[in-house]
Amino acid sequence: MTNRTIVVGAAQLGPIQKAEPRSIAVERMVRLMERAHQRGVELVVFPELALTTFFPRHYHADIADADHWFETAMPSNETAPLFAAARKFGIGFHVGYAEIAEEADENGAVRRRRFNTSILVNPDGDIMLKYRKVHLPGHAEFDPRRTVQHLEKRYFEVGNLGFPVIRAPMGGVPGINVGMLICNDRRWPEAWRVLGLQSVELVLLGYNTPSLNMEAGGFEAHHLRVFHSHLSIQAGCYQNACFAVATAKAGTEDGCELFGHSIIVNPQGEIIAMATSWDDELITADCNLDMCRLGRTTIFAFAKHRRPETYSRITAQVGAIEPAAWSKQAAE
Ligand code: CDT
Repeated sequence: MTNRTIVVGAAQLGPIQKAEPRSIAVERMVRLMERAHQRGVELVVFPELALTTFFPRHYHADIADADHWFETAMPSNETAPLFAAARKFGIGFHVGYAEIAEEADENGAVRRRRFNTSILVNPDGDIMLKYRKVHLPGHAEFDPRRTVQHLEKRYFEVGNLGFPVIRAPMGGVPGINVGMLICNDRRWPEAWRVLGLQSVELVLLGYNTPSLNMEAGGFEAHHLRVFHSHLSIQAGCYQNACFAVATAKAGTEDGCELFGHSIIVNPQGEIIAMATSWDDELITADCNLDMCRLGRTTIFAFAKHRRPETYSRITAQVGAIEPAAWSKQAAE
């Protein structure tokens, strides 16, 4: 192990049912932190929206009726045991949760705002980094064609913190460039590249991904759902020369399946640990951060090889447009 090696853990959670209080989830998480500590883990990564069932599948006509799924403070009485466990076991953690913030909007008006958020906490219990999910999948209104709703666009605003990266002391390593994504963000190469452009070395991300594609009329084989998740994370790591810890909330919640298959990936894009259950499960890996150097000094040496002057479409345009049709006359 070099002095730039950190032992990380993906603490996958099994299902949390609609009626289950946060205290049950937190107890399970503390048990996983204890196991992580016993296995020498220095940073443990919990899933997206880890404290409750994946509530965006439940429709509330009045959004305020969904407020009980959100945290107004972090830590709170209910989440304090996580911070206490971090201190007791000398372990950092990452957790995703639904956040309510009383915050000024773009017009300067202070109002109640809702975000799908994750934080990085050090073993002293300090919140070192906060991220709010940018790519919100699903829909904002009840969709009668769907058997299961996915109402992230109803309950959350688009994150307003960008894609921050911080150089954080963690474990025995004095400074690791850490960034975060949340679930659907992992499918967007733009998000990974914004992290890569800040020399990210370790990306932490949690997810809740239905094992069935619920879009009306769509069919996608189960194994492809997992393949696309892994493909996105492995490509993100390879193309940005970083590690990632990607942790699922898995299993059957209120009759709806979420797949597991949590993974830890190295800068070559290789899976170096993978969960095999759809339940509470800890997987761990030694991450030698010096492995990030090869990619970023050779094929992905951004300063040498990127051509941003040709990428303006990436930020100027949202949806795809059709190209001009080829014609013999125009080609001549
Ligand atoms: N939580 C989350 O972002 N899940 C999405 C499912 C998309 S299906 C509407 C994902 O990309 O995994």
